[in-house]
Amino acid sequence: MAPNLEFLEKLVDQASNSNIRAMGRLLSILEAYDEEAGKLLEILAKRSKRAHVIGVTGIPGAGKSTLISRIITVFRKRGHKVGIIAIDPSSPFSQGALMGDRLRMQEHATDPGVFIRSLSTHGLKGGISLAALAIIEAFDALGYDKIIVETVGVGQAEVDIMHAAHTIIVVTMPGAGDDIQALKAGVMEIGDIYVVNKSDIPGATKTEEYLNFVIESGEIGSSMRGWIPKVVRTSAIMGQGIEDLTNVIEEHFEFLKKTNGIGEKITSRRVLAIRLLAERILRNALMRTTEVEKPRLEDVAKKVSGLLQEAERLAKETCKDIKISI
Ligand SMILES: Nc1nc2c(ncn2[C@@H]2O[C@H](COP(=O)(O)OP(=O)(O)OP(=O)(O)O)[C@@H](O)[C@H]2O)c(=O)[nH]1
Ligand SMILES: [Mg+2]
Repeated sequence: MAPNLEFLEKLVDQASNSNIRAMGRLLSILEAYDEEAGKLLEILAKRSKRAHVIGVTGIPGAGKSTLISRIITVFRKRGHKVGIIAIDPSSPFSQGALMGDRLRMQEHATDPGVFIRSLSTHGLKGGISLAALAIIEAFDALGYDKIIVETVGVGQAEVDIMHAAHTIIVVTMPGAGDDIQALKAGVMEIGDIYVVNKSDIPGATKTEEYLNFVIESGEIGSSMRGWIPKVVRTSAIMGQGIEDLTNVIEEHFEFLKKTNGIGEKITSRRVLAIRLLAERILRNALMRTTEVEKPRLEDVAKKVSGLLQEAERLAKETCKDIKISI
């Protein structure tokens, strides 16, 4: 059945007016990832307001969710609308962790200026990265000007999602030396801001010094456009260092604005969405086909994949803001 455009436009209008049910419906359509979702994404991309996307990742249990809850409070005081996406790795125990994330952000549950969406690979028809990118697009279009994405720092999907963020925060804690080493090859490398949370327990100075050392020696940290990665100490539980951290987040956003980094990130996140979407469509087509047709289709798939890479290259070169379309 062809998507009902009028219905979708109306749904977006309702969700824009903070209608929670419309918002929930809209996000469910996106996660189903069919033709209707593609159209909805196109409508949303056209309404983009260039929101600030902040990725929060790092060591499991370092206090990411608690910290995010504190950051939300500061953003709300400063007049922002905040959308949160909490992503869980594909572990069978995921529901528990997601409940934990929600619990830590519970104080914001009744605030109409805050919307929290948890995502688990469990039960998601599309890939987790695709769903996350789609929801970022939705929050952006609906006027959430600060969008925070929480992931655990392992796995390719998590790294993909982090690349869609303007500002990447890597959260560590005292005594996490080995964990930091383990993360070095992944998200640890791409941080704009490093946080030593739980600084109320001993060892924070040592961790801070270590982080500064590996940043200075160029082992970790994003230096895109000349940004010097910053280390901030916090205690999410005591509410310490939160204003400082939020100020550094804003400083990085201002830096990106000055250096033309906002549009570029939006472009790359949409290029990624197009690639993931195309891969998914191909995979579905392959699954539906008969054994006899398969080799021929696989050949087509390879060609399409080559073309997609070329399209990505061209998009990056020529477009500031490309539109998503199936
Ligand atoms: N001492 C201390 N404990 C903290 C601090 N921040 C969070 N915690 C505690 O650390 C535990 C984990 O906190 P979360 O916020 O769930 O950490 P997380 O990084 O989101 O955890 P996952 O999402 O499971 O990886 C909880 O028991 C928190 O109360 C802090 O600043 N100091
Ligand atoms: Mg968490």
